[in-house]
Amino acid sequence: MQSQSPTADAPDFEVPFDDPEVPFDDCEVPFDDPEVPFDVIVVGAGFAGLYALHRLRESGHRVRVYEAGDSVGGTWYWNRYPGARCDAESLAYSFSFSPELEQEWEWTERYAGQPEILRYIEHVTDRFELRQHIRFNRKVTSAHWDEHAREWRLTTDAGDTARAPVCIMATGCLSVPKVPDIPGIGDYEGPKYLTGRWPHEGVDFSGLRVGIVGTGSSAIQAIPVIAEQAEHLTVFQRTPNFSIPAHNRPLDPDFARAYKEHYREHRRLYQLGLSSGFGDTQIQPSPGGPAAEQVMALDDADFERICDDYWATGGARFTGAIADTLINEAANARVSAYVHKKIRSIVRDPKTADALCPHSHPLGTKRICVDTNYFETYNRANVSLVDLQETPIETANPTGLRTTADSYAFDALVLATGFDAMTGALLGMDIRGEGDVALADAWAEGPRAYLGLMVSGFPNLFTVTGPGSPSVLSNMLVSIEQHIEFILDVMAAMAERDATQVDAEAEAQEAWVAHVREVADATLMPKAGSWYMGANVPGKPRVFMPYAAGVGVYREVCEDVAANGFRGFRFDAPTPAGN
Ligand code: NA7
Repeated sequence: MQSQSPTADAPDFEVPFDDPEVPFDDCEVPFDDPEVPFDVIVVGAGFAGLYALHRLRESGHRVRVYEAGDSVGGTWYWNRYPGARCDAESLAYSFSFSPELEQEWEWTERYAGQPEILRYIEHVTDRFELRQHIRFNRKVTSAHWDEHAREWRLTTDAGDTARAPVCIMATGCLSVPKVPDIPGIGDYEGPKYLTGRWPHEGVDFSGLRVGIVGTGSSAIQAIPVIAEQAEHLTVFQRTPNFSIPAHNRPLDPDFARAYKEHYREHRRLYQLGLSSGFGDTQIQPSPGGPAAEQVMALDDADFERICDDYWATGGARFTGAIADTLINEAANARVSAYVHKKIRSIVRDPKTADALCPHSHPLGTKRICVDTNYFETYNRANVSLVDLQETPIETANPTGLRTTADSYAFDALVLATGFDAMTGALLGMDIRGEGDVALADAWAEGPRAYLGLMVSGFPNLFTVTGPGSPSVLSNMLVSIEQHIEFILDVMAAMAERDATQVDAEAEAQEAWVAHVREVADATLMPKAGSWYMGANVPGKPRVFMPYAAGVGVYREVCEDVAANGFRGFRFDAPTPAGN
């Protein structure tokens, strides 16, 4: 077991780290010596931070990773709530950089659960010997750009300081859980569990009266599992969500073997955006034909047949069943009505079924949920739904929650109330760029970044899957790999140019921000009060954050930028002495 003490694995002797006779791995730098810079500091040891670390080490960089948790995994480390599962298929939601890794790892289910994904991440960490470069239990509190030294200086809540010319923020898009602003929530005296910070030892709800607030993805996964244990489960729903059955099942070993024989082709299709990154592993060819059809071209029978095929296949790809679902209100209304019909066919109590049908946003404009027995769970005698649109929560109290209509007492309360998405982790640190400008000020009107990768005025600071990149609209693994590889290319371009500084040009950034907005505005996406828009956090600027044109288009843009001398990036040579 790796020690987490800041000094326990410091070497007994120091090796000059540019001694060509000494293999790189032996060149341990005393990591708590603020006088010794790293080449790169990476913040976060989830999928993004680990891949950055692996690639940077491969290319000979000295890297330090800081991680707030006591092990690797990021989102999959924290989100251990019952039923936590990825909504992209396991064969698609995994690294593609190592053919050996992808061949040797055996996924057991169509959609992997959190424990299996975490085992995979731990395996990758050990297989590629990444752990010794990570300092755990360290939350980065500040990152300041030193203009004269041209390096980032970071501090952690454990008192570490470190510096490096380059800093990569691999801090995740859904890593800052949101405690709901329910009056009196602190007065509740029973145990309270936040889905995004679930206890490692698990929670036994057997025989308990449980309340759960929220009906987003996390709740939709947790509710059926908690309902099986609890004496009674009361669900407090403010906004119903669209959810599609996962039809999760054990992965057929023969199918997995056949799929793995063509792994490279499958990966390439995801990267080019030619097949859904959420996984089309179970369907060849896709239902409805390779190119989905526009809704108005379909008569009722064809429309039903296509939707039935996608519903029976399951998963987030349902949004793509009809080509214009996300751009045409009439198409969306027709697909939404299909889902409403499905909900009503599953949920026996008509009033509950009505309350579960989403009407306040077009389908797909909030993250579509993928479930196992979610709607079926409301047929259980021990589950009840409180529709907060009819009877809002007034207050929490020592025993539970009080709505405008009733009081509810619980033995345990689960808060599945979401995240300060995409910008929360970045703005949670005191990040200061050129002229000591705070990122919080630069983003006061909403996030602005070039390609979702760099923020003008914050040289040598990279964000992974940041605002303005496909990010949460894509399979994160596909986007993470592309981003890290692009960042390495930018760093290689710096080296070629003898530059010590790279920054996004302000004009290029503004043009990209405008383009991201234009693409979003051509869809129905901004019509929902979603966390994509920052709408779930009071006071957060309403800006549609991810890039909605898809990973294929985005990759082409990045390749074109690189082919044109990294258009939009400004490389600076060292300032002459005395300046
Ligand atoms: P989400 O999707 O943001 O869901 C949060 C839920 O909590 C949602 O139903 C909210 O209702 C509800 N909520 C939040 N605050 C309150 C208060 N104060 N009162 C009542 N209900 C509240 O987060 P998840 O963790 O489920 O999923 C996030 C992503 O993780 C998911 O999309 C996947 O990508 C993985 P609202 O809709 O705001 O009315």
